[in-house]
Amino acid sequence: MHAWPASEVPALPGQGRDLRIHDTATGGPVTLDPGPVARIYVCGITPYDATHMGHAATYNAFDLVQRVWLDTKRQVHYVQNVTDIDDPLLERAERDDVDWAALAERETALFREDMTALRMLPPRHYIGAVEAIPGIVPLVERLRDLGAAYELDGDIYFSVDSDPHFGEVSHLDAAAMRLLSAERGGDPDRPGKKDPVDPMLWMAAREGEPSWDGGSLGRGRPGWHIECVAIALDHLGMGFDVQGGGSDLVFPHHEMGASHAQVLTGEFPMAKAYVHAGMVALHGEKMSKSKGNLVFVSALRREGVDPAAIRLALLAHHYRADWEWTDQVLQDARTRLAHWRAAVSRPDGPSADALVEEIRDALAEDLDAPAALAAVDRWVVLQESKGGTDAGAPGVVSRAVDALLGVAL
Ligand code: 5CA
Ligand code: ZN
Repeated sequence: MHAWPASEVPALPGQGRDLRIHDTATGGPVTLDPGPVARIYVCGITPYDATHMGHAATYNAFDLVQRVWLDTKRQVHYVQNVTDIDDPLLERAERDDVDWAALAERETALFREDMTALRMLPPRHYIGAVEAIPGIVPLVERLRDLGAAYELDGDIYFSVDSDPHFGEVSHLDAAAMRLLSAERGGDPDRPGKKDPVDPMLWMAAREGEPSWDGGSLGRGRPGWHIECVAIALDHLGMGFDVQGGGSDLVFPHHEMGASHAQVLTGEFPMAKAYVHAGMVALHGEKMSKSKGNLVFVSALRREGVDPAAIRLALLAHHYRADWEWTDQVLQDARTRLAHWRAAVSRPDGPSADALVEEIRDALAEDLDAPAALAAVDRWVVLQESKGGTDAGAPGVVSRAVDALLGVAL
């Protein structure tokens, strides 16, 4: 699948810091030390509806990870998937009486436009579940050959007991796992499973549903977790730097994915850091396609809202916080954007050298975007109140805000 065009990332004087980031698996900060090419996998959308502010906030967090790495003069190998076949997509297509593939294509196209408008850096590999099927089938076959998978009425399940490290991403107890499994696409109550939370690797073809050739598995379609594992292993290999997504993916998705990969390769762990963004709510509840309490990026753009203001609204919240989208959040971001734009269009100002370092420090310390915004605010206020004589400073600020925060002033 093609991704979306990259906006330019201006080079800044000096050098950025190594990223210290909160790792869900260890429960604490880790300082990542990627090689010359940092490797990151971020879970992509299930394209049955438009990009909402929750999605945008999560992709914003991982865009910052990339920008910090680029500022350390590393290259970034970024991979993202599109879950373009799964139950929610088929359910929505049926509800709206549209073709599931056309729905997926339309919403993926809109996602690309939203990501472009928000200046999110594109993945190097943007891979759909459907196009990944030829790579998924041999992995499921291998898990079966290893004794880590079993069949139930034609469907193939992964046995969580086969991974000695199972549970080391989420650290949840069995009851919590069972509850979340039921909420998030699992089937803990299906009779005949070895463990209630065992996830499906391959679903045998169902009447009236799309299916693909699965070799010795028979016709069917892939499970959700093995999809991301196949794509990550194919394009990044084991031991990549960051596995990312929203906190609703900690369990079962990232726990199961880690287990699949560890059993398949005999290596541990799949990712050096499991990084999770907080949930964005609307009217007190997590914004979600299934609940329908959504603010869409594309709807705001249609209303004429500047994407730079949307991005500043996201950046005003720490990526790990759960927060609420309100009109005021957007209004504050628009006000801030107007101040910043006015400031960088003035012919001079106070020196911005220290500001660049402050933004770098803030982001390197667990992506503290609100602290970075506060540092820019201070420079703007100083310029407004006292002026300055450094003719290069407004340009430095503009380039730093673009390169490190993805906001074009
Ligand atoms: N296709 C799978 C991942 S492989 C999936 O979860 N798709 S999704 O469309 O439901 O979500 C895409 C990304 O947005 C995921 O990382 C998810 O954790 C994140 N996300 C979904 N809702 C919210 C929300 N309300 N706030 C923050 N992030 C969210
Ligand atoms: Zn995923």
